[in-house]
Amino acid sequence: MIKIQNYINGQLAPALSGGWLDNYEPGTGQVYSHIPDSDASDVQAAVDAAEAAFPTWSSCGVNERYRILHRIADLIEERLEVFAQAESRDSGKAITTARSVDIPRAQANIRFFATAILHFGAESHHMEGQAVNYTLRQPIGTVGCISPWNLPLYLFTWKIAPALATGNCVVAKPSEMTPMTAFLLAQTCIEAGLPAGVLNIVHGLGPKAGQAIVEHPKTKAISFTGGTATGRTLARTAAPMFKKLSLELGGKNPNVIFADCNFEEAVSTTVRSSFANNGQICLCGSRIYVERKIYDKFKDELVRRTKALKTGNPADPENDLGALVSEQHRAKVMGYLDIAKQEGGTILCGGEIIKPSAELSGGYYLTPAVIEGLPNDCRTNQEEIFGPVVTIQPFDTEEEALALANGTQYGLACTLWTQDISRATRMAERLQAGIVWVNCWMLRDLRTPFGGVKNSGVGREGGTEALRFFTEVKNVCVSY
Ligand code: TXE
Repeated sequence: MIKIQNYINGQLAPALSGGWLDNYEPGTGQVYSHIPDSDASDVQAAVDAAEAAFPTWSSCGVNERYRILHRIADLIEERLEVFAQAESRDSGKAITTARSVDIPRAQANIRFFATAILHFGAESHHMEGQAVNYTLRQPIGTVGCISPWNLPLYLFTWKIAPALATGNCVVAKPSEMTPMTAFLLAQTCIEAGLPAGVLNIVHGLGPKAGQAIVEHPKTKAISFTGGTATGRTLARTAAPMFKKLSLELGGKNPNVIFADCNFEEAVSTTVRSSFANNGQICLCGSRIYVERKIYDKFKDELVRRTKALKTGNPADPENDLGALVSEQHRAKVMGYLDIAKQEGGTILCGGEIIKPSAELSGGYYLTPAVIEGLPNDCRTNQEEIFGPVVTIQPFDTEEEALALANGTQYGLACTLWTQDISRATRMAERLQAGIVWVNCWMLRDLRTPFGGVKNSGVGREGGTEALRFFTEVKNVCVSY
């Protein structure tokens, strides 16, 4: 039984309390490892280590940080298969997804910010004949990074990389549901020669270890990705302490498909944006709106291709989809299928529990579902399900499509399918979302701002947005 360790002050160690939590393998439903049941005392040790490491790390210069971060990325790249196997086993996601999405993007995150820091400049403002102002963007100190279970290493490094690149020291907590690749990252950081205390990884429960990170007086900024409800809890703790907060929360993203779309591209990409990672990506499009002229044709083709998706053993590269992350999460998703039926929806396909084989009979498998016949203001269309479940409905006008798309409390991403550039530009301007994709989905340039509006969060990650989040700004005015 693998015993995952915390990574504090450059050392791997169990929780100080000696407590352990079970870690389940979603593909089999069995406990396959244990994680430290860390608490405030482990977080205190991590903060102490970060505070001690900060003076040297923050002043070692961008070239040294560039070198070490690239070394870490090199080691991840060399061990891509090890990381991918671990990610797939730990989260239940298909190995093909872990190999092609999660791990390559995790090392790309590190490389991107290792390089971006070399070009991170600041402004100056000249008061002719009087003074010159220059802006300093300095590291904050010890920062907290808390990440979720859906894209474990991908989102963990998305926060840690800019925090480290800008010279901060980090106390990070991955989700207790998917701790394995963070443990591999810790080992990789030790081998890469990351100085002790620069990165500290504390495993454990959100309300216990996570809460301790957020409420610690020395963590001056918190970068969080997770549920909207948890985001509220964090904000309640951090706001009175005047901490910088980056909250990447839930989504209920619309796909708006006009009759003039490239039909093949729209339908094939919509299958992907609906069910990639079993719909467990905050950017997945879970509400599909199709112009009436092509509604039946699009619906039939979407259902046909959804039925053709193969759900099963995450380790089998023939499968498109693996298991959902936990028994509880599958029950939550299935609960929404019942709600959809109660609300008058028709399940056109999927939504069935399957048992791929005897040894996988305990796994959390659920076939992908398409539902039609629901009003926009029902729970199924308003609440984040975060599983392999989408709804589909027709619309007639651009105005109606806009109202439907904007008609929830979320505002993370929207995907538009039309060849009419004026319409795309017009709608993009009025969509309540932080990200609008036109004739594509999940096409990511790491320089772009990433995040949402309304209940999808506060602040932006990515590019200079992340570098600015993890630095404090100071204006120096020199008179002459
Ligand atoms: O998120 P949580 P979960 C949505 C999705 C999902 C729901 C809950 O709808 O069903 O959120 O998922 C830590 N103080 N998204 O359970 O609970 C927790 O340990 C400090 C969307 O993963 O928010 C974990 O490390 N930390 C999202 C992290 O917060 C706390 C992706 C996320 O856990 C804490 C994932 C506390 N009080 C889920 N409570 C997206 N936007 O991508 C929990 N945590």
